Amino acid sequence: MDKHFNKLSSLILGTSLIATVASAGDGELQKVMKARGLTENDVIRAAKTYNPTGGRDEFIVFSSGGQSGQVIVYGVPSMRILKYIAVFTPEPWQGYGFDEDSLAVLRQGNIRGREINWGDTHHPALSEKDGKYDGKWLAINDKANPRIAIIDLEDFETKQIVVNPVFKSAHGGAFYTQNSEYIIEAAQYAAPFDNDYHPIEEYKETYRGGVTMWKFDNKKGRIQEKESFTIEMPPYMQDLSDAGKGVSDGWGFTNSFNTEMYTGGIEVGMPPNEAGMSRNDTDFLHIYDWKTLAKLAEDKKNVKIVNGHKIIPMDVAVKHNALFLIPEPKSPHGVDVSPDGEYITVCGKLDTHASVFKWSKIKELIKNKKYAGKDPYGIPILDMKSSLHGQVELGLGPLHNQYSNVDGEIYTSLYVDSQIVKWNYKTLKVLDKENVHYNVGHLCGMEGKSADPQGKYIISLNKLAIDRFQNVGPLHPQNHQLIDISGKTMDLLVDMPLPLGEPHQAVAIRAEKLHPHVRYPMGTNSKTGEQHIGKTLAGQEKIVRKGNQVTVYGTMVRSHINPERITVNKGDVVTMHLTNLERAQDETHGFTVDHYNVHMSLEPGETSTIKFTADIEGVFPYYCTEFCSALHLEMMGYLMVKDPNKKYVSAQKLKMQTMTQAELKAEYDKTVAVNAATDAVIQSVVAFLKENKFGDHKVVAALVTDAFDQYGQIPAQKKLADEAVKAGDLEKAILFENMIWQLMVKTADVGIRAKDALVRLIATKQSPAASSGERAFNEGGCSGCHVIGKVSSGPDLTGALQRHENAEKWVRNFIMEPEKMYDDPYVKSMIDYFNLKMPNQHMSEKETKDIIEYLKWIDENANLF
Ligand code: CUK
Ligand code: CUA
Repeated sequence: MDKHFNKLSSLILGTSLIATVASAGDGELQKVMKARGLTENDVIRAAKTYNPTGGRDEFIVFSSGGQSGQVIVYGVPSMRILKYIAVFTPEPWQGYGFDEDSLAVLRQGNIRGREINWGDTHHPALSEKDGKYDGKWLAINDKANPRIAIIDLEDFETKQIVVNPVFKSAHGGAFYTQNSEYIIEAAQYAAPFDNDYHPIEEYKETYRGGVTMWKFDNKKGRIQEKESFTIEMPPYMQDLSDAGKGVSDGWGFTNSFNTEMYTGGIEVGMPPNEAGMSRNDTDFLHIYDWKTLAKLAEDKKNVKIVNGHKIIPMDVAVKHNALFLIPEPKSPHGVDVSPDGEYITVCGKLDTHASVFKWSKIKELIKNKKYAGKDPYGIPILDMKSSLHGQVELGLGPLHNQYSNVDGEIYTSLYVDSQIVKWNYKTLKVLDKENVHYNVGHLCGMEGKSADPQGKYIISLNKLAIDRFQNVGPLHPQNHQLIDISGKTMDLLVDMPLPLGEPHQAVAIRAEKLHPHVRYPMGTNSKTGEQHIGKTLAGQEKIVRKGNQVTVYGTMVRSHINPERITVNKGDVVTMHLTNLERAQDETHGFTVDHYNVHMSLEPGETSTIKFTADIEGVFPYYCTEFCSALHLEMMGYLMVKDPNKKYVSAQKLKMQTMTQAELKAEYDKTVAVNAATDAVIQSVVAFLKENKFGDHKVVAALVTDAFDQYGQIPAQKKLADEAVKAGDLEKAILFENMIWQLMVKTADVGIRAKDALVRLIATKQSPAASSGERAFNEGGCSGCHVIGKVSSGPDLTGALQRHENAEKWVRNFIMEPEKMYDDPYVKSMIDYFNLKMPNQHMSEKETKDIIEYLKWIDENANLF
């Protein structure tokens, strides 16, 4: 009923929206809708998710990249992908795994001496303060190779990978405690903690599950391995976890799906795991007091050391009242603590219900030691009924939960039914269901697992995409669907195919909470945040040889690499430290040496290193791999590898004098003159900027700094040019003068951008009509011939309204019907002068009026153009 009403009302609303838009666009919208077969609701949904160019999203989502071992970053509501963050897998664009510094991070993930070059990422987690996301760090787990990685949200780079020393797989992580004191990581498939062989027949005795509490330093953003510990647990196949918060802060919750302790054996005629592991009607929710356990772990006598790592045995945890079990329905999956910490919702994959446990009830049972029994390992079991707030029938295959900003409101994914259910965990009432395509796993609310959920949207992370997208072969993309939850009922807005592994969980944060920087302090090793040992400034470039070790200290700046020639002997070990000297935003340079499988991405200010043995002879171009400037292709050099045991016959020297001295002199003079003229333009821009106090405006001041960065390099080049002239080498002098021109062009480019920005800031405010006039002026083609403040292929329009009697009318007529005025003496003289006729651009009456308003605004600000 509700749904019906909602659809109807949005239809009516939609129609009126169309009516307004349509009248403005001459029925254009209706034409498009017809051509593309769109309904009114489609158009509303499009409007809710569309970002015009330059528009930004309200939320940023970090999605696990599943088997790609990466993290995917995208915006909501536009669902535009912004970045793939390399985590457990080499990623060439970012140079991750192809330069020495990122390789050092990737190799922290080696297990027992073996390189692991992929990961199965499941659960990203954002660091928290008082249970709210603080926008500082992102942690993510690797289920296949039990590891956790930490990503710095100041530059979206992976900074640390830690290997779990006792688990053999790990699924129930990463989850931050409410002040990021610890990151929870639960094992999945039980296995011996040590690295020895133990027969499966001794499963109950020697295989173990557990939860690792990784100590986290929220200031440094690093896991402190030495201060971390693992809570030993029975081999019940621990699954997802969540940290308590608010009233349940200090406690952890982890469920399990094989309390049967079944170990399979199809090959010897036993029923398969899937049958044996789902036999019991209930499994166990593990409840542990991590604050008490952390204190216990500080004392040697409470812990057992395995593989150099602290383990708190089950009996120690039990003795200190820090570990309990509660029966939970059949083969559960998600366990999610409510924003206030009082309710803990568990979903059983094989149960149609969600079970809501109440923390105050659990606490009471623990306090009064009211146990329903003990498990075979001696862990006290709390009675399920007495711990429950209640159960609600949701549908088939409930998996995961997210919260919204409405008190009691919870959203649950139904894997088998392919639905999202909205219900209330306090009143235990189902409120709405929305169909998704198909087989939803996790769902992602906006800050939906924090103490402060933001509501507005839910993303359904679907496993299947059959029939949703163009067929791209048997392996389909994943499908993330954005659902609007701001209304009474849910409304599915849009599908986004995700072509990178199977994302499990995603977390979303308000975009304004993130403050990534745009450049590094000069010479930074981005992986450590410290000054790089290879930091090199302009003028310090050098090649150092020591035996067969060749170390290059080089720089990159638009548009050259210094040095440009490197000659080594075959077999030499070459280390290249390169520093990107740029300060300008987004001026990344990439670097590779062909055939040597190395690549790095150097962001402004960054220093990084590649290292390789020059074991093949030949000539190897190296170059910048980012199209960074008009002279990007010239940003190259040669590595020459020669065999010291070979005799090379030198080719005959070709003597080619291509220009006479007089010709060279003429070219030199011309180059110097062009530079003087260019400099005059720069000086006029500088004068304008100074007169108008550019320093008062941060954005403009930053651009001016960038411009002077370039300009400041000119005197050094000038000196070299003049020295060449003195030495009689005009050829060389011309090249240095050309370099000066390159620097001037770059200066002017940024300088003019600064001027435009400043004009916008200090000009009088445009009326709405003037600003639509400007748009019409630009989009209607006027700006093709008229440049404000300059005579171009058409006259300058500054002052156009002063040039004629009854000028507004004159201009209006000329725009609307220029051909009628070609014989007017003034117009005729202009046609002769520019050798062009003002064309009819078919402006409407309104556009013409607006353009006149724009011209008035120009006149008001004539001094600025
Ligand atoms: S899991 Cu994949 S759908 Cu690893 Cu959180 Cu549930
Ligand atoms: Cu630097 Cu291309």
